[in-house]
Order: sequence, then structure tokens, then C-alpha cells
Amino acid sequence: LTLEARLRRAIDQHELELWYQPKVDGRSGRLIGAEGLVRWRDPKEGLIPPGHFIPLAEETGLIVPLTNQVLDLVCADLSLMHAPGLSPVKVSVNISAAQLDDERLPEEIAQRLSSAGLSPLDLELEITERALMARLDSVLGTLSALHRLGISLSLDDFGTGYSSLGYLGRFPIDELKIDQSFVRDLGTGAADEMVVRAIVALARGLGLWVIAEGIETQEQATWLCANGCEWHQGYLYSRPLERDAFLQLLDRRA
Ligand code: G
Ligand code: G
Ligand code: MN
Ligand code: NA
Repeated sequence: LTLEARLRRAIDQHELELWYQPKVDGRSGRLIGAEGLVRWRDPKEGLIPPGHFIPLAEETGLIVPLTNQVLDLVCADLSLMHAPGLSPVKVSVNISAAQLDDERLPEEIAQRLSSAGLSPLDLELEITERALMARLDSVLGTLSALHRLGISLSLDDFGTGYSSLGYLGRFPIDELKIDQSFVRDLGTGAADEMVVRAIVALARGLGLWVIAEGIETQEQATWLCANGCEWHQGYLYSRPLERDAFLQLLDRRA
């Protein structure tokens, strides 16, 4: 069987799982959100990371049913997170570039949220800067519709995608997510420090939230807090967790 056929079957048989990586306030360590990251649990090969099948899904169009399944998973999991006794946080999922051209996406998401009894405020979408900039005109309608629904939009891998800064202010986005490649050498006087300072200033100027990802050391975390970026995601705080382990985290906060 080709990988494509196996992936198609995996989607049909619900072999996809969402894992959750915490987002924290670097000053207090408080949990402020989580990113849902898809994994494929193959009965024979075990857990397959998204880098091995998302590109194929994008090439073959399987990304549409795959994303629908991810949305079903995140809605089901959000319902569990909103159970009495837990303190829920906003959760994000990643949306591929091609899907931004799909005018039905906002309605699909709104439908799923409402059948699960959830608010659009519970969900955030991460869209790579590259995806957005490649489709400046065609995606504006979709993004605006999502934004009107109240769903937060975060520009993922920010700093790697050659943003048109003029356009940035016109897009209905809520957050810039600083790419992990800029975080690696923070605290060592590296040139990337200027890039991160500039992104933080840009976010502030545009009235956007800012978060950094890929934080692995306390030095990076301390530098970021000292330079105006307090929202953090990375192995320093937690690897992505299986759903039940993440739910336990919400339990301990309550
Ligand atoms: O979890 P990991 O670091 O292996 O993720 C690798 C890549 O897969 C990341 O770029 C992430 O954005 C992407 N990814 C993870 N989950 C999803 C998903 O549900 N949909 C899409 N389109 N991409 C995802
Ligand atoms: O492309 P996107 O930003 O959506 O994907 C995030 C990816 O980064 C996930 O695959 C996640 O597993 C990975 N990741 C998260 N935290 C860290 C980290 O601290 N270090 C490294 N190297 N990767 C991380
Ligand atoms: Mn992401
Ligand atoms: Na990213």
C-alpha cells in the first residue's frame, strides 16, 4: 500500500490523535494555552509524526478530510477540558495554506464548535506566515470571516516568511508567533536578538499578542521576558502531551 492509501485509511479509521503542547506565561509558569499537534497512531508502526504525512496530505488533497478530523478531535477534547472542575485554556490547531482558499472553512469550524456547545473564543488557528504571504489577496475573505466569528488567528513561524509589513496591519490577525529558529541563540548576544526585539516592537505597534516557540533553556526564557515577550512554548516547559496527560494539567490548576 502506498503512503497515500495508508493515510486515507488512517483517516477513515480514526487513527489520528491530537497531542497538546502547553503555552505558559514565562514570568509565573502559569498555563495560558496549548497547541494541538496531530500524530498518526499506526497499528504496526506506532506513532508517526506530522512531518512524515502532512506534506503528502497537502499534495494529495487529503489535508481536507485530515483537517476536518483534527477539528473534530479538538472540539471533542475541548468539551472534556470544559468539564466541571477543570480550568480550561484556549487551544490552537494548525491550518495548512491551501485550506485558506476554502471559503467553507469558517462555516465548517463554526458548525463544529456550535454542535459541541463551544465558543469560538475557545479556539485559535495557527497559520504560517509563508502561507499567508503567498495568498495575500485570496485569503483575506476567509480570515475576515474567521475573525468575525471570534476565532483567534496566530501567524506561525513568524520571521521566516518575508512578510509584507504594509499588509500585515491590514490582516485580521491577533498574534505573532516567533519562529523557534530565532529563539535558539537568545542570551548569547547573537544577531537574532535584534530580530526578536524588532518582532516584539512590531507586534506592540500593531496591537498584536506575541508568543515565542522552541524555548529550551532558562537563558532563552529569561532573555525573552526581559525583552517584552512573556508568552512561551517549548521543551523547557513541556513536550507535547497526550490528551489525558494534558487534561491532568488542567485538573491540577483547578
Ligand atoms: O509536532 P511536530 O513538531 O512534529 O510538528 C511538525 C509540523 O507539523 C509543524 O510544522 C506543525 O505545524 C505541523 N502540524 C502539526 N499538527 C498539524 C495539523 O493538525 N495540521 C497541519 N496542517 N499541520 C500540523
Ligand atoms: O511549525 P509549528 O510551529 O506548528 O510546529 C511546532 C513544532 O515544534 C512541533 O513539532 C513541536 O513538537 C516542535 N517543538 C515544540 N517545542 C520545541 C522545542 O522546545 N524545541 C524544538 N526543537 N522543537 C519544539
Ligand atoms: Mn504551530
Ligand atoms: Na511555528
